[in-house]
Amino acid sequence: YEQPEVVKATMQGRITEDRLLEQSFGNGASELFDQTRQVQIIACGTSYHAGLIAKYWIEDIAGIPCAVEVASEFRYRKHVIPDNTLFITISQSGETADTLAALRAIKEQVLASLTICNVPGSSLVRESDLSLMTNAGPEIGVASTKAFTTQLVALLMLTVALARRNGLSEEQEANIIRGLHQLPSLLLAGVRLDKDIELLAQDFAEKNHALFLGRGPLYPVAMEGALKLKEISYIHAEAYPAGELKHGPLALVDKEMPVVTVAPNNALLDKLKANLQEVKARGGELFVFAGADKIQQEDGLKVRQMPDVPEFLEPIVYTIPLQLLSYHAAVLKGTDVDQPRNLAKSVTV
Ligand code: F1P
Repeated sequence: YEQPEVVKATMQGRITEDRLLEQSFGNGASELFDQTRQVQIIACGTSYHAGLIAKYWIEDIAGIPCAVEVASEFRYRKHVIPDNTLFITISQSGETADTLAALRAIKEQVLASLTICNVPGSSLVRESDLSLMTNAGPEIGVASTKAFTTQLVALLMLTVALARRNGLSEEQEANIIRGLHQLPSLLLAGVRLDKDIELLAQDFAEKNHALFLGRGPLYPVAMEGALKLKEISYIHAEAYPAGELKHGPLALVDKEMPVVTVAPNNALLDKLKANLQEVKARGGELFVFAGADKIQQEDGLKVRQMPDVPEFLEPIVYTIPLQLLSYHAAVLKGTDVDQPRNLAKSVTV
């Protein structure tokens, strides 16, 4: 619920009305961004999902190749690191052992390291060349929520910095920055769906499984939705790119398998209508978070309309209803939302 406020704190003093202030990333950032030809992102859990979304932005908007990998794999294998690679770690705590080990293993081979982190003075911040603090404030719960959306804001700012060097005009930059200024009110509109989503959650709390679908940068949002549901309600959930449904997971769909889709745009919605028929034919229920008036409610289809959002902000805004869905499912099931069993806030071993 704090997210409209904390994303403001992430942007505070780092953007003007229409420009990014590059010095926010630390001394020497501009020179290092000038030299960057490739980005490698490393993170774990929710922070990894933020990295997957950033890949779409960095490649689409900045036109720079970007690789993303979980730190728990990256740290244990050999790497071919292209010249002039900017190495980015993302972490709420700044103490995640796998992420720290990945940074230490690769530090000498990269142009520079940059961490997007929520805890000032943490190990990742101290050991990285550059940092951008997310300023989300302490998270009470184990499962990252506001850390995730503020990481995305920071990563979008980084995308602007890189894109400036690769053809982003001042007008395009101003457009992105103005969009970021609208973000708190767009997130608030998402939070206002709370009561509505609480009702939807009743259909989830009694199920044992769920599928989440998304396309493009909304696919990692679906992954994050599935992770949140697993973490706090212990309902088994998997995410797939929407187009993959027919390549296997459709076999799982029946009336016991709700399918959640984040589908703000028309291109996906057209495909989705075909998916819907497939899900309906198998007695499954489809839950769709879509843009205003993009798709109508019908039998077997529960639609929740989201505010219209600039495309580059969709992953941030569409995260909110999925977090709320998991939250309410967990409350209905009676699990401990803040302290899920078997999980630690900071995985330091
Ligand atoms: C990574 C992470 C979190 C998750 C849980 C365990 O932490 O996987 O995303 O919610 O707290 O750790 P961090 O590196 O972002 O602190």
